[in-house]
This record gives sequence, structure tokens and C-alpha cells, in this order.
Amino acid sequence: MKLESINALIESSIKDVKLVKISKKVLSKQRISSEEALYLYNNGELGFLGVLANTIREDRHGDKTYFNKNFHVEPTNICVYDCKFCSYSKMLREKDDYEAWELSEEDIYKAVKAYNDSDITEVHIVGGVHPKMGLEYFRNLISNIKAIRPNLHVKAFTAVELEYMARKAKVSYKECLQILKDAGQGSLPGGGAEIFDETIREQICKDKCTSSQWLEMHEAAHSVGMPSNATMLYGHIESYEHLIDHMNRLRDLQDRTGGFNAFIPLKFRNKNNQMSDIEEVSVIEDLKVFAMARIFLDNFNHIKAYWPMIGRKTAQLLLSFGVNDIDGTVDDSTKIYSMAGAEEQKPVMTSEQMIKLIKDVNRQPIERDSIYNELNDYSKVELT
Ligand code: V47
Ligand code: SF4
Repeated sequence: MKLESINALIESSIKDVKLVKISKKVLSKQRISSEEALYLYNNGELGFLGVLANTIREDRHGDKTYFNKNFHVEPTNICVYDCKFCSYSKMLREKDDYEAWELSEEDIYKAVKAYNDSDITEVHIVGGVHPKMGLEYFRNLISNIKAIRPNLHVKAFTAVELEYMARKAKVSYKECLQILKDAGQGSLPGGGAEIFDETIREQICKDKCTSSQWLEMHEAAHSVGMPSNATMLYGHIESYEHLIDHMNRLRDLQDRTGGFNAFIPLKFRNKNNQMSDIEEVSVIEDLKVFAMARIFLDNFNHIKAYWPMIGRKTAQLLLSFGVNDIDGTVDDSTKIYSMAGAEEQKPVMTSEQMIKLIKDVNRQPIERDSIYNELNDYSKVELT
């Protein structure tokens, strides 16, 4: 639909003058303030937010929907921290009925070699913060992985893991990241951001890196030429104000560095963790959060829905609410979310399934690499 028609439709159907004013700003690509975002959150109906978010999405990307071919390595679930939402870490909560694991280096190399004959382009390495796995261990690990498969993009370590590594090794964030980059690391995933507001962070993950440290780490990564993603854990004890504050801090940093590739809202799942008494939010709320992200984060090119967590059906819906990326084919190699009660207990999707999922909602499946170069356009491929 043409922009003028959308504007006319909004003017004729929305009676709230303030909402119409904000929507005009959004549609003419002007940045909205935190106050305006809060007003939208509180007063904009889902369909209205969807139209705004989808208009921006289609203006930037048309129907293009990105995915990549990746697998995950989780070296350990042993962690020195005790985030209340975490269903995965083992150490402080000995009574849990699942076991701690610690992959040996050989296990990890074997996992990488297992993909030798596949066209996978990325390995995503994250895990618990193990007191004995430090910078030197990971530098060596990455350079050995690159020796096995030089073209594999290594997206590794949340800012939480990196902050611990740098502190233990007594090096600055920049030095730490440069060492990892020289070993072959290509980018950083977006984990560990949770909610930046300090009062919320205090209640859900008070012992790990602070919000400022998270932001400083990503700024340092961008300064040494490593792009990164940013996440936001929503749907627990936070309010809309906290979500907007979180995105605002990211928008400010992105203005300075331009180093973020994608923003990934992560829905809080309540199984097997210390916040299990909190009910999960509805799909309606999911759609709102993603739409608001697309509307507010005018300097983030990609809004990603992580399908193993949010589920395939909601991921499809989200493609009309601002999302233009649904992560990777992901092999059955991640446990973080299945333990937390994610939709996907066995997160495996073949390329064919991924392509079908995207085509079924009339979007254009594009395989990308880790830094969003387009590798294959599957829109013309006939599936059997
Ligand atoms: O920071 C932990 C989240 C994150 C739960 O950058 C939970 O491409 C919901 O950041 N319910 C780590 N979420 C994973 C991550 C990620 C995932 C996929 C792609 C990328 C990327 C990054 O997982 C943690 C935390 O926010 N998490 N427990 C839970 N119960
Ligand atoms: Fe450790 Fe990460 Fe779990 Fe927090 S979310 S306890 S840092 S593994």
C-alpha cells in the first residue's frame, strides 16, 4: 500500500490526535522520542502498531527475510553467576535434576568437523561463565576452529562472558577483543543485555556485568571492527518504560558506532528457573514488543526473531510486525531455551523447512552470511 494511502487510512480511522501525529512522524522517517514511544505502547492498538512496523520493514527490506545456516556450540553450562531467569546454568543450584556439562576441546573440534561436508557458514559459541575457561583458553579454541574451517564465521561470547574474561586476564575490553579477533572471531552475539534499567537488573541478574559494562564492551567491539547484536529480555517484571529505556540506550550507542547488526527481543520463558512463578506474556504482547522495536530503533537495520525461542508460528506472524530476520537453520545444538520451556524442544530446521516457513507467509527467503551479505535468493526455488 502506498504511503499516502496508509496516512489517509490512519487519519480516517484513528481518533486520537496524538497517535496520528506520532504515526505521521514514523511514516516520514522521523525519530520518535521515548515519551512518544511510551504513548504508542500504551495507546496504540496492535493492528496500528503492526501497520507502522510493517511499513518501515517493507520500506527497508521489501519482502526479504533473512536467515543463515549455523550451528551452536555451548562449551559448558557451569556458571559463576546466578541469573534468576536462567534455566540452564549449573553450579549454585545443586538440587537441579539436570547435570552440569563441560565439553572438552576435542568434543568441540569434533562438533565443528561434523559439519565439514555441509554448507553451514557460522558457529555461534556461548555458554556459562566457567571460572576455569579464560581468555587464553578461548583464544586457542577459536584459532583451532578456524584452522579446521577457515571460512566459518565465529560469532562468540556474550558481553558477560567477555567482561569476565577481560577482568581475569587483566586486560582492557579492547585488548581482550583484539586478541579474540586476531584469533579469528568475527562478531559478538547479543546476549547478556537483559534489561538495562539498574533496578530491574538488580532483581534478575545482579551479580553479572552491569548495563554500562555491557554497552562499553559492545562499543569496544565496534571500535576494533567486530560487529555485534543486541538482545532484550522481555515479559517478566519489567514495564514498558524499561523496554523503551533499554532500546534508547542501544539507539544512542548505535548512533555513535553503527556497529550493531540486529536487535533481538527475547521472550522470557518460565520453566525450570527461579522466576517460574511469573506467567509468560501472550503472543499479542510479543507482536507489540517486536513492532515497537522496529518503530523505535530507526538506526537498526535488522530486527530478528529467534525462532527456537519464540516458535515457528509466532516467527511467521512477526514477519508482518517489523521482523526481517529469523536467525539460522540452527542444528539441535542449543540447550539454553529448551530448558527454559521454549516452543522448540528440538530446534532443528533444514534449509527447505526454513524456506517454506518464509514462503508460506509470502515473504522472500534470502540466505545471508553473518554480516548480512546476501548469499542465496530462494524465492524462485520450487519446493517439493
Ligand atoms: O542473555 C536466558 C536469554 C540470552 C532465558 O546474537 C532467556 O544472534 C528467555 O543472546 N527465557 C542468550 N530468554 C542468548 C542470546 C542469543 C540467542 C540467539 C541469537 C543471538 C544472536 C543471541 O538468552 C541471555 C538471556 O537473555 N535467556 N534464559 C529464559 N528463561
Ligand atoms: Fe550464567 Fe548466562 Fe545463565 Fe546468567 S544467563 S546464570 S550469566 S549462563
